[in-house]
Amino acid sequence: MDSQYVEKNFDKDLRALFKKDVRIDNKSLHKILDLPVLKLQGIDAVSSDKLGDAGIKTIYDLSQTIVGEKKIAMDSTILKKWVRKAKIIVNYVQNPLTKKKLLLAGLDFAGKTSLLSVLKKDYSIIQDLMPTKGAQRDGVEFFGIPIITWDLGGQALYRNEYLDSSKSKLFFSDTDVLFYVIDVQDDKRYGEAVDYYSKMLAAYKSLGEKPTLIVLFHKLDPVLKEQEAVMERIAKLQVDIANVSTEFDFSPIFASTSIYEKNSVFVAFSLGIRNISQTAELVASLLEEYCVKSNGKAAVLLSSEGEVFAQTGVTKEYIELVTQNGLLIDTIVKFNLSKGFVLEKNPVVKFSDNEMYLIGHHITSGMNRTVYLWLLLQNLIDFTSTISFFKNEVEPLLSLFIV
Ligand SMILES: Nc1nc2c(ncn2[C@@H]2O[C@H](COP(=O)(O)OP(=O)(O)OP(=O)(O)O)[C@@H](O)[C@H]2O)c(=O)[nH]1
Ligand SMILES: [Mg+2]
Repeated sequence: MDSQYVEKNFDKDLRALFKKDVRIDNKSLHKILDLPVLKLQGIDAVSSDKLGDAGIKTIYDLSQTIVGEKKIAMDSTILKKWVRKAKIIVNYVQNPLTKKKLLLAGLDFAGKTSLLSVLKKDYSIIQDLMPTKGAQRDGVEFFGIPIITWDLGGQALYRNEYLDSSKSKLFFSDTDVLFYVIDVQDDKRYGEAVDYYSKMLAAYKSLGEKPTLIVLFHKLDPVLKEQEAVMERIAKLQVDIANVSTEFDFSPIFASTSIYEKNSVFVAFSLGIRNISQTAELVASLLEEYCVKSNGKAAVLLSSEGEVFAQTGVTKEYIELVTQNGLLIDTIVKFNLSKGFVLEKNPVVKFSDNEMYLIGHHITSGMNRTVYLWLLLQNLIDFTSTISFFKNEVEPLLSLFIV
């Protein structure tokens, strides 16, 4: 694809992970992989010698280390932490930050352009949207990742064009993430929607491509969620979609959205972007480690832009609770911004009924947007005792992820 490389910057992105005396020219960023481990923040001479004895001399060596494989006279938790940092650095240096291609497809009137407008916060235009003519490309930034969105107008005329075997490459090749949008309110067209879906998967298969696939049950407006008949219909539709997917060797992620519930749109897009982001998995594993350490029920990392960087928790319900409330609090704050209200650094909400707290933590390091960690837990003391782990281990890595 016409991917443009985005410039990387050592001082902005990696600074926090290294000792102060390390100076790196952005053009020779790859050289940091050959730096001795001693240059990494937190590694002292004694530890560096111990690592050296085991043949681990450079940052790159460290990134390749499998903890427990070699005998190293060192606490394995600490070693794991360093290996993880080295891995993130290597990942960052070796993988070019390219623009990602996000494709939105589905029948006409499914709501694709409306979804994009929510994502771009162009609420004013939603009311007067016209059917999209052909493929409309646009740029958007999400998770600090530059993204080119391809909004494929869904009228039959255009669908036939995309699916035409001589042209499909033009539209579908190099897709990083595909959102297939289905209007759940229009059950008369479910069959047609499944048919187009299967033709698209066939086209991808013949191109030898396998993008991350998210199927959106869209226009599931809040009132509809309470209607059993509707939910049953959607469940059946999901089975049909799953069957077609298996046939073509795809395993989609399902999500439901409504433009009347903006957060559902952000949660769904975050799901897709997390799947194509190289460091997302590492951030998720860190958040999980932190949540377990704090005896948390669930934890989430949210930005004021509505991005859901990572979620973890003991049950799906707790994860939803922490995510929805975090996003809601953010909405309340935005609503009151003009009156001079700002959110404090560690806001706390107490749920008296089940003796739980929702506590936020404002993350500052090197990011150009406000990011909060939200943690749901029973004892606030657990938050206090683990926050330094979060500040030292998680925050510096986050600034790599959220450019
Ligand atoms: N009730 C409801 N209506 C929606 C929702 N999202 C979009 N719509 C409406 O659905 C209609 C079609 O939306 P579009 O975004 O233009 O649909 P599209 O998929 O881009 O259509 P094409 O460009 O023709 O492919 C508009 O009238 C929207 O207001 C939703 O979540 N709930
Ligand atoms: Mg459209």
